[in-house]
This record gives sequence, C-alpha cells and structure tokens, in this order.
Amino acid sequence: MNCYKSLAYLKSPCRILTGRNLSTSTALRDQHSCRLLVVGGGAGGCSIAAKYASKLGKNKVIIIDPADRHYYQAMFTMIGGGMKKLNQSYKEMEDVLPKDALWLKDTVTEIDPKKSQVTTQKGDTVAYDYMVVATGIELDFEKIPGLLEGLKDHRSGVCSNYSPLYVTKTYGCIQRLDSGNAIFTYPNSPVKCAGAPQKIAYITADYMQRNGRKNVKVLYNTALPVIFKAPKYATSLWKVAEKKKVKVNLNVDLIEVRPDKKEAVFKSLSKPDETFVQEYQMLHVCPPHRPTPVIARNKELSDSTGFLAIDKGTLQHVKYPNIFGIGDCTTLPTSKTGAAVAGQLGVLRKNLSAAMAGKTLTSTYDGYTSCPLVTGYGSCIMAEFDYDSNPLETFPFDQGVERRTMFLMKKDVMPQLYFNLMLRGLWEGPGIFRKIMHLGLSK
Ligand code: UQ1
Repeated sequence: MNCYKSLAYLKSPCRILTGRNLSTSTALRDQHSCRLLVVGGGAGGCSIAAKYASKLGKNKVIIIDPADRHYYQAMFTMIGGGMKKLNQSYKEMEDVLPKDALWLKDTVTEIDPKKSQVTTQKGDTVAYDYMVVATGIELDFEKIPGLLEGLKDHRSGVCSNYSPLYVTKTYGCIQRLDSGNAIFTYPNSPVKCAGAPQKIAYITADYMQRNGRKNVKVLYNTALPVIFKAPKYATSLWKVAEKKKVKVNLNVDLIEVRPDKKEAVFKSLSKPDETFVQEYQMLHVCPPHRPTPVIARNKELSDSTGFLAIDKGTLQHVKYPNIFGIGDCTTLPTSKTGAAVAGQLGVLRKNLSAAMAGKTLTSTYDGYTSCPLVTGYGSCIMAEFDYDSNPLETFPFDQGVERRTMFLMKKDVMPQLYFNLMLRGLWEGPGIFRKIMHLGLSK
C-alpha cells in the first residue's frame, strides 16, 4: 500500500509527496495511509524506521514525532560530569530520521487499534497496516513539590541529568561544592537508565577526591531495596561505594524539596509513616517517571501499569498482531536503556517482517540490556545482563570490575556507534560480537 496524503499542499506546501492523493470531505485535515507507522522518533522509533524505510521504499513508512531535536540521552551523565557538552548529545530531528520515510512533525493524541488508525494533535489521521509504538517514557518533575522551583533557580544546588533543560547545571554544582551534603536520589517508579542516578554520585565523589575536598559527604538515597538489579554488578557497586565513601541509603523516597532552606524531605519505604529531612549543598534528582498518556489512557493497548502490553519474547502486542512495541514505552521487564533498544531491534526486525509476510514469529528477545556504570573520571563497569539478571557480557574478560577501556568505550565509541550505525538501522546490539568473542562456547 502506498502512503497518500490528501490536501497536503494546503498546509505544508514544501513537503513533496510521491503517493496518490485522495479527496476528502474534511477540508484542511490530512488523511494518510502507510504500510508501517512508527510513533516516536527516539532511539527505537528512528532506528526501526530506518530499517524499514530502505526495505519498503519511499514514503511507505510514516514516522510521527513533534520534537525538533533527537538526543542521545545516554550522554547526559557525561555532560553532568563535565566530560561532554550538550551540543555533542543531539542532532536535528530532520537530520537523523530516514530520508525515505515521511515525517509528520506532530503528536499522536489517539490510537484506535480496532480501525488501525491514529489521530494527531493537528487533526490528521494516519491509517496503518502495521504500527511500531516507540513513545518512550515521561519525566514527572511536578510530582515532587519544590523540585521545579529548585531546578529553575541557578544558585539552588538542585540539578538533574535527566533533562536537556537542566543537565548543563550539574557540572557547575559539582565545581562549586566544597562542603556539606551532596545527595543523589532514585525515585519510587520505573525509570530510564536505572544506573544513571548513582553514576553521577560516583563521578561527584571522584571529583571531590581529586580536588581534596574532604568536607563533602556524598549520599545516594534510593527508593529501591537494592543498589542494582543484577546481583553480579550490585556486588561490584557496593565495593565502589565503599571505596569512594558514598553512603548508600536503601528504601528512601524523595517527597519534597525546600530550595529556600536547602532541605530535602524523604519518606522511608521500609518503615511506614516515617519521614526525615536532610540538608544539602547539592541535590541531584532522578525524577519520578510516568508512561506516555496516549498509551496509558488507552485501555486496549496498555496494561494496569500504563505501559504498552507486548509479549516479552516477540515484542508483538498481546491483543493486536499488527502492533509491535520497542523501548521505554513497553511492559518489557528489563532495564530501560539505549542498549536494550539495540538488543530489541533485531528481534523486532525479524518478527515484524515475519508478520508482514504472514509467517510465524520466530525471534525471541532475551531481555538483553547494558548499563555502562561510569564510576569516575576514567573508570566504568560495563554491566550487561538479561531478563533474569544473569550477566551477558560481550568481552572475554570480567566486566564486573572498573576499567578504563570500558570508560573510553562509553565516552568515545558509543556515541559514534549510536549516531552512525544504530540510528541508520545498522546496529542490533553486540550479541553477534559476544558470540564471536566467546567462540560460540557460551551464551
Ligand atoms: C549499545 O549497544 C548501545 O547502543 C548504541 C549503547 O548506547 C546506548 C550502550 O551504551 C551500550 C553499552 C551498548 C552495548 C554495546 C557494547 C559493545 C557493550
């Protein structure tokens, strides 16, 4: 089926279309149709659109995303630590999306899976044969009273690597810090890059040690009952925290920030009704996250948690066989990282193609995810694991220890790999290298 667009010339005269035009009675509203619709132009959406735009041909893929910029979010920790600049972390959306796909710079406001059609904010409709949902996850800074006020005030010491709006503030906070508490928080919700809240704590501790600032106390306050999900790397991280004198407090949840007094209020999750206040000079917050509303409020598509209900092996929607999902918007029970998206891409490619050809889906996602746990200026533990939190390491050495090579991999190799290969549909995670490095003997 061709993509078509009716009355397109009335609204966007510069967009050249090759498909056929259909007349419609609803003037000034476009009706599109396509073989594959991709909702979201982030890591998953852009990469899968790239694969299919070249496979299916010009304008057979439509991609919908309202953003001007595409960020490589995995770089935000490095920006917070002063090791990268914000302008290295993004490209213009029009430069990363595949040229053969039609980009609608718009937001999907409603999905009707029974009609295989979506509606956008501008009032356009897009009918699809197949759809990949890649809408990501949202940040909920508003949920914590006082947090936005603190983030917006340049002298407050409150920062967050999680948003391009605030990530550039972090390094200034680290540089100015010379005494008192530096508190790093992890919220009581699913988050993207579950390692990021503690990476910046270790980087800050390293900065203090290198600059002889002995009067700073670094605290990592997490709502989780563990330091890290995968036990192998949890063991390593407890050692890192001890070595770097980072005090780890488990089961504590940030519930309020008082920027005027430089106080943070926490709730204990292990002792009901207990709250406590800690003073800070620096407060780095990982905000609570929430599923994207367009999925969460759609009861046909989401489960009770608000995420897109897909099969954890095939990535196909549990009710609608022409819908697939990738990345942070899904119910996949693995850590939400760019590396996980890379691992899902190959499975999605194979299963979506099988579905399009009316064949049985044979590829299974094992939950592969990776978290390059940067532990300072020059060291990194390259965690890689599956659904069962068992290590799935690429390299033929123990990745549970801090290494300079892995730091350089994270800092210099990954961004290249991401922009030049993954977003062009040419990287499906390191699985193939893992097999070669382990000579086919293991995993
Ligand atoms: C990866 O595949 C990936 O995608 C480009 C990343 O960027 C988000 C990563 O940070 C990592 C670690 C991987 C996994 C790759 C290797 C070689 C361990």
